[in-house]
Amino acid sequence: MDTAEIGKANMVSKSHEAEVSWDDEFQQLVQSFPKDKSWAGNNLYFYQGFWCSSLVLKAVISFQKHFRALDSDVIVATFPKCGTTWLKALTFSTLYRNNFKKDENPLLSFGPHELVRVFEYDLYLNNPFPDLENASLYQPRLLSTHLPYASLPTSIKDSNCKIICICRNPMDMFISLWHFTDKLREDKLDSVSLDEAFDKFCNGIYGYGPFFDHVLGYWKASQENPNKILFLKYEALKEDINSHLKKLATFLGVPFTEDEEKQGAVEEIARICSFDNLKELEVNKKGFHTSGIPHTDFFRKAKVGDWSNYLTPSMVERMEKLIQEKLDNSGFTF
Ligand code: PAP
Repeated sequence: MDTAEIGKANMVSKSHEAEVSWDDEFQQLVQSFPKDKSWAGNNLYFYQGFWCSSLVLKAVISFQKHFRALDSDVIVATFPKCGTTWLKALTFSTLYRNNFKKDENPLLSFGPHELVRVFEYDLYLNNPFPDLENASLYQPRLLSTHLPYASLPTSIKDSNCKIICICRNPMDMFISLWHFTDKLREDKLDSVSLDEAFDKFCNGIYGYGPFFDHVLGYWKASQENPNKILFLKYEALKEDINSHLKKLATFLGVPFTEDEEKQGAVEEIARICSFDNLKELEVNKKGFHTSGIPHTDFFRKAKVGDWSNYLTPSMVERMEKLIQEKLDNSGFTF
């Protein structure tokens, strides 16, 4: 097994090890939660209205119990495979742009997931009281989560910290997740067909699902509190990254100055964070995510509409019906 394979195998086996390590009190607590299996093979528990992987369930509860947000915190909150890696790179580069010279952006040496650490998969994974002072390279703290809005720690909702989220067409999101989990599955688990995975997807049974509840939770919160929550769409960023970067900078309280704009600072951030650039960096070709997954697995095609290469007409019809049903009267569209 090479190191990449060991990383993937660890990720899957850790999920099972997590349950074995639970003490009696925690075992007792989770007994009341509905349980299912993700198509990647790990156990999921239905907790507070979403399916939570056994790998992070304990960490999620620690995060909810113990995290105290600061008004200055910035939190990237996403549904998996909706553009987390990109949004982390963009937010990091925009927020901290005065902390380093243009050609010394830490993204050149570290993966976006190393620079913007995730509460439940990383910081709280094995420690209910992680060192949050040093969790971010610069101040203010920039951290991330996949938790739905309703399950965020109260202090995040009650403080003046800022939240940035991104969503993506669910069909592209599903195909992205399918490929991602397919790579994990190769080493350890029985194969699950695209059909079976799609069925689970439509029923909301995968980590952090159901997708629509997650998206609508953040979208509604952003409508109620636009100064606190910035809601972005992957496809819109693809179409016009520069205007979204300006919007992001203004939202973060660090708008681009006229001089910066003249000197091309916006275009430079867009370039450095672009898929083509990040994917080719040595660090992203060789390094590993804290979960043991190779950075390369976070860079696939980055195309809008790639679902059309995989989904059958009947799958598309089912998904379109689901979208209509779930978003009906919400005011939200993809
Ligand atoms: P995560 O939530 O597990 O961290 P996330 O970054 O949201 O994953 O999803 C990866 C997707 O974003 C991949 O999409 P694809 O499977 O359709 O190709 C990946 O290619 C895409 N992606 C990664 N980096 C970028 C980027 N810089 N710009 C645009 N898309 C990107």
